Amino acid sequence: MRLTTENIQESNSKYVALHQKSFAALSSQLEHEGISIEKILSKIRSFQIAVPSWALGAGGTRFGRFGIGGEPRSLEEKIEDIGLLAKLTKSTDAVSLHIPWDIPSDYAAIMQLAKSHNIGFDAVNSNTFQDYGQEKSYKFGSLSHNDPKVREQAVAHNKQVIEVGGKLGSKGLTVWLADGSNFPGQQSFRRALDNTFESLQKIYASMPEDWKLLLEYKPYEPNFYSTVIPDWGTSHLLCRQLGDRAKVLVDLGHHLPNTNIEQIVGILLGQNQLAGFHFNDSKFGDDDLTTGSIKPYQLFLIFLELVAGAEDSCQTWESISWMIDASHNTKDPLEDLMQTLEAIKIAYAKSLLVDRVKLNEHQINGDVVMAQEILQKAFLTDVRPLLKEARLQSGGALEPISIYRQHEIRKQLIQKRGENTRATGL
Ligand code: LRH
Ligand code: MN
Repeated sequence: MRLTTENIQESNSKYVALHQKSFAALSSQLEHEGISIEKILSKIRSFQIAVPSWALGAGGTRFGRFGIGGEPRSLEEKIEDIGLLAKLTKSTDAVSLHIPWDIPSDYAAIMQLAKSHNIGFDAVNSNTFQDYGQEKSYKFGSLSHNDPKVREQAVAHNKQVIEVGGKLGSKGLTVWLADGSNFPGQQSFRRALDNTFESLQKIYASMPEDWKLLLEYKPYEPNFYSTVIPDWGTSHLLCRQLGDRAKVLVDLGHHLPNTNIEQIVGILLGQNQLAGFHFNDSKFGDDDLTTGSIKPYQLFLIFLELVAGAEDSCQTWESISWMIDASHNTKDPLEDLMQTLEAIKIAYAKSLLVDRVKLNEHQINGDVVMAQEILQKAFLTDVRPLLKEARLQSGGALEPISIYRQHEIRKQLIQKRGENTRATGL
């Protein structure tokens, strides 16, 4: 699947004139408002988001799955696909692995290949929500299970995941538990939570000193009556008791309808308890749709909390893990991920345009209208010329999806890998 830097430059030459016009117009408008273009461009250039290893093939639902063809057949091919995304978008520099779906067969070779694509390894994900040949089933839970043998097995699995990640240079373990119940009376809420805490303590104690535990919450699915860690509060409660290297992972799709997620982010930042994100979007449940495709204003408000939290020294930008978690049921996974990376950076760039000094004044003075005007002005600014300029300066493509289609990359992948290949993952 060949796409050279020359191909990208040749493609950019078609769009550069139009880009320079719109970039010049936006730059003079923003400089007129006293905003430093260079500062924003450097922040946009350096902002990198990790791609999930389980989202490079077509996802599915219980009602079916429609393959896309040319899906990666191995971790090596997944890293090649992420390498292509990095080359085009200059917005991703890491992969987040899911174990056992992506256990490397040759660590040195995988590290070498990843390095050649400027790809590192972000947090590794454990999996105690499926049976994949282990001795004890996770049908009725894992870290919370009533049977100490099952809990032990689940703890051992997490220790193995830390080992895998350690060999690859990862510094974080993401734990998401499907543990819960489908019916009233099926589970003791307090016993399940106590078992989970006891198990997490063993996992936390086995983490290297420079690692963090990212504890992901989810209100429902696959259990539909209760989930042991259903919300940010329960995750926060456990993290507080585990230690300061345990923090809360916010998957945008893991909230009940109309939950104010930006407020949760603000609260966690204020407590230095935000581990990171699983970016996606949703209309109803954990739909894992393209980030920013349903609720772009919410994503902007979340980044406003993040920028404010960083500027107010609640947490450093580097202490937060920026990761995508999506499932592609009807889109080409690579095109979906290019749209996702763009949407995340658009929300970030818009949030950097907010005059937080003026906003603070209006908040203090109770000027509700002007406070909203400040946000709307930034949100309604088309920042895409800034993203394009940042990509251009980093040697990326002005129009990533256009060049991907122009070079028929998916067709090339199908020719090389086959029509019916299926990537490991959901
Ligand atoms: C659970 C989840 C979790 C992953 C899985 C792939 O819904 O968000 O982060 O382990 O998706
Ligand atoms: Mn997730």
